[in-house]
Amino acid sequence: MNNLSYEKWENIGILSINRPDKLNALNSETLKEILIFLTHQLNKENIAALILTGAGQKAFVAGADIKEMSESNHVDIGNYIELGQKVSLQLEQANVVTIAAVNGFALGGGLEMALACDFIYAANNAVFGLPEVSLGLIPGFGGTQRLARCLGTRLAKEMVFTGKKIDSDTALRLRLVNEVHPQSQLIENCKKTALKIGKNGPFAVKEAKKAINNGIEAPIHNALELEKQAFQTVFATEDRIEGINAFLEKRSASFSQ
Ligand code: CO8
Repeated sequence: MNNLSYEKWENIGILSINRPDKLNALNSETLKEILIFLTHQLNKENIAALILTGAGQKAFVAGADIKEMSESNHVDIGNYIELGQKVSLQLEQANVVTIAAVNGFALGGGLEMALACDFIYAANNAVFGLPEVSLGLIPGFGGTQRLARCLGTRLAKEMVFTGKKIDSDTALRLRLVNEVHPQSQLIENCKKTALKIGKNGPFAVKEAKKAINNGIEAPIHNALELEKQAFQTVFATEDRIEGINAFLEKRSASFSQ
């Protein structure tokens, strides 16, 4: 992996996009490496959560690689968008919880990748925006869809049509991010939350993620049916027996991994 670095801490994975001299901009090589990691390595890691962040102090990801785009033809750009969309779908549907630790600029494709994670923790120096229209482009890694689902269409349209950048406090107020921390404490706080998630029934967390992801787009009756099926599935597990017994016996649960 030329453009990524990965480390495992306890039962948590930390994947960093590692092109700090280019503010971690996403060229095709980087996107391919992320896709390979998510498709072939992630499930072998036996982790409860994956923290996604950017190397250096300045950027999470400053977007698609504009220089590479400038050299692309119609076919290249189609392949590139497909790659970016596959990465964001893999993140969204990952079998583990994904937390974007936004430690600086999250612009264009960078914000779009963060939006595909389950939630976002930001550093106080973080800057968010979808500035694609200022380049005569539009968001292409799911930004028009996920930002609208996250903020509602009015706020998303304003951000996309103006291309304006917002700071971490504004992002918190708009509920684009869950929490804001000093940059030096960002990863620590992501780890704390990830550890907390890791102490819960792993299968239950996965099923809860699927129920939210799949149900949110469905009519309420279908969504409730999905929830019922997921509930029955988790009810049939050893983890459920252990979790409930642990509560009744006033001890911590010891779940399967
Ligand atoms: N692509 C390529 N290189 C970049 C990018 C980028 N997105 N962002 C920064 N860099 C490079 C700079 O060129 C510079 O390199 P060098 O030192 O070789 O000149 C280095 O990173 C440092 O950047 P700056 O000197 O510009 O740093 P500043 O602190 O002055 O500015 C900014 C920081 C404000 C973040 C500025 O770099 C900037 O505006 N970057 C571009 C942000 C942007 O517009 N992102 C959106 C890109 S489009 C996109 O993401 C679309 C995705 C989906 C569609 C896909 C369709 C193909």
